[in-house]
Amino acid sequence: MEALVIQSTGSWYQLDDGQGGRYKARLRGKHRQTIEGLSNPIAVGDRVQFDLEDDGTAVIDEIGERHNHIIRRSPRNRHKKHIVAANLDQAFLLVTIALPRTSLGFIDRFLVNTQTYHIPTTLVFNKTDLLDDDDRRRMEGMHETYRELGYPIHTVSAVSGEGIPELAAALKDRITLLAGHSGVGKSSLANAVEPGLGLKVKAVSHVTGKGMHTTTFATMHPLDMGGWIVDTPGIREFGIVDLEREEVGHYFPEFAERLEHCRFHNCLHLNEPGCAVREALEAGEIAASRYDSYLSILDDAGTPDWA
Ligand SMILES: Nc1nc2c(ncn2[C@@H]2O[C@H](COP(=O)(O)OP(=O)(O)OP(=O)(O)O)[C@@H](O)[C@H]2O)c(=O)[nH]1
Ligand SMILES: [Mg+2]
Ligand SMILES: [Zn+2]
Repeated sequence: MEALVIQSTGSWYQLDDGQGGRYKARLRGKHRQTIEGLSNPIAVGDRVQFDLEDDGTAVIDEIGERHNHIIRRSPRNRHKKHIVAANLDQAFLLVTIALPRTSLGFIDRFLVNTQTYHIPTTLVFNKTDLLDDDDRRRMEGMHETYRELGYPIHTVSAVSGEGIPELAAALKDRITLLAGHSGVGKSSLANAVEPGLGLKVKAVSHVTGKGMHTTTFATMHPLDMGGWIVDTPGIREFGIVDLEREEVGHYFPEFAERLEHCRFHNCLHLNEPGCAVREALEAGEIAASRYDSYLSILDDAGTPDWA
């Protein structure tokens, strides 16, 4: 039988067979070691084949081919990779200006990651009800940077309801990953779009300004209007894997379009003469924050696991 993995805890899985059947499943032993370097062989969004045992438990036999996935460095072991979700139509990165604050570096790392699998990504600025004039100016500056790069932007508030109908329209009939730091309001926005979900939410700490890691497992939820949202646990950092230094620039669209004008085809846009990216940076055509993010990712990329 075939099913969709709608929750993964690492040791067991929740399956949905598309006809109203839900099964708690485990993975047949042979698969546990087969995938080298992965902390989880199966993720939400995977299509699997399963058998029902005599005692009624489901056992996953085969994992269907993935047409894409979002992968990051395992938070527990930097030598391992963790699949956040598979087979997505799009990703929504939730950004908050405050409580908690989302850094530009974090946004750029996420965008590089989704860009490598051509997963269309939208930036969703949440908690707009909390913004003062300074915050709004900062947010508008960010909008300008990312809109110019072609990323769609939504401005929403799960509390006031601002932008929720537009957000819902963008979710209809698609499989969408909701990602972002803990406390940005991923579960709150899912509830705002689909009130029946009743997902658990928890206030951000007054002491640290950070979220409480309320959602613990990535879970797919069906939407009444059609489509699925994948609510995920908050992530602190987005460690990038499987990227060579020469490749990083390909996933910054404003660098990629200039690369052919660099004197050297393998230009890393550092101190090479005749670098079109540096020229654009100096001319103010590339945002300094994007170049900083590039340098920081370059620092991480291509580092062998034993280093
Ligand atoms: N003022 C305001 N508060 C919000 C908004 N959206 C969410 N919150 C609050 O922010 C806190 C965190 O929301 P959650 O939905 O639990 O955040 P999350 O991103 O799911 O967090 P994790 O599950 O820990 O990753 C809760 O107290 C929410 O009520 C918003 O638009 N405005
Ligand atoms: Mg949550
Ligand atoms: Zn260059």
